[in-house]
Amino acid sequence: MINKTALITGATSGIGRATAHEFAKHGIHLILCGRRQDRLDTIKSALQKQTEVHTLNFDVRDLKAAQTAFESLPVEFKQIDILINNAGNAHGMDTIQDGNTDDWDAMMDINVKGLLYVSKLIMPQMITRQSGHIINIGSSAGKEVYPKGNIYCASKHAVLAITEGMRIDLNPYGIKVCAINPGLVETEFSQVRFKGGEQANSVYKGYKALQPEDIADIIYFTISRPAHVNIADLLVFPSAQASSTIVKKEF
Ligand code: NDP
Ligand code: 8X3
Repeated sequence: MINKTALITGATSGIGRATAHEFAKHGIHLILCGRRQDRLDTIKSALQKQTEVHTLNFDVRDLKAAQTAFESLPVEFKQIDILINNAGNAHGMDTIQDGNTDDWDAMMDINVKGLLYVSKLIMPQMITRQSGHIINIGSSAGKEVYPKGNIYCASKHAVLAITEGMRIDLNPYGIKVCAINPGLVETEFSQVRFKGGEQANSVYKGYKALQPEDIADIIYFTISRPAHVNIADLLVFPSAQASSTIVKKEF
């Protein structure tokens, strides 16, 4: 993996940050993206002892900002071999009739359109080189809909459809495309979903949730398979979880 470059969106927290740490261990050069510059700086200074690191600060909802950010890449970071489309969150958890349209916009704009914008900017160079690996972070919520999950689930169902579309359309160019779909992972996800509210604190209580490092490990496994192997789609639950609504909790 030495001399490969990976771009990770949402690298300031949770799954994206853990993936940056995992990739650094293997000497993969890193382009770390997010909106919180202080965190990007902290992660960069921790990881640049192990590998080459460049940071880009942009909002994935802003196509122009993403384009400007990618144009600013130093020459040694211009070739992106691995794209991890990870930036995303749930915003709110309400019945559809009570849903907040700002939350709906955020989920569709970040989880779906943001992923598309970033991919649109990076796919051409992969097509030209006839190689590349795109990992889209979906969710178990992309495979089943649960009560009050409505629009978040819709956004993650869209990620799965986009992943399949990418795999089909990019197949002639030798580009691997994969969706990794975690169940409950203990990150800042629930803090964002519940806007810092009390409900966030109970989501990962009473059982051992997946840790971001568990998913990072799986992402590294996926990108380190031999050239002829493409892991196309993975559903990963904590052992305590059987579906979006069935989690064995012990108190
Ligand atoms: P975190 O909240 O810990 O991390 C989310 C990351 O996304 C942050 O780095 C954040 O960076 C970035 N991000 C959010 N909005 C934007 C934006 N508009 N522009 C750029 N970056 C943005 O959550 P997770 O690590 O859990 O989530 C990562 C992915 O995993 C998401 O796609 C999520 O849907 C998915 N997932 C999570 C699960 C879970 O249970 N935690 C389960 C299944 C899937 P910053 O704020 O600095 O911009
Ligand atoms: C995150 C997992 O179950 O909160 O995608 O939707 S869940």
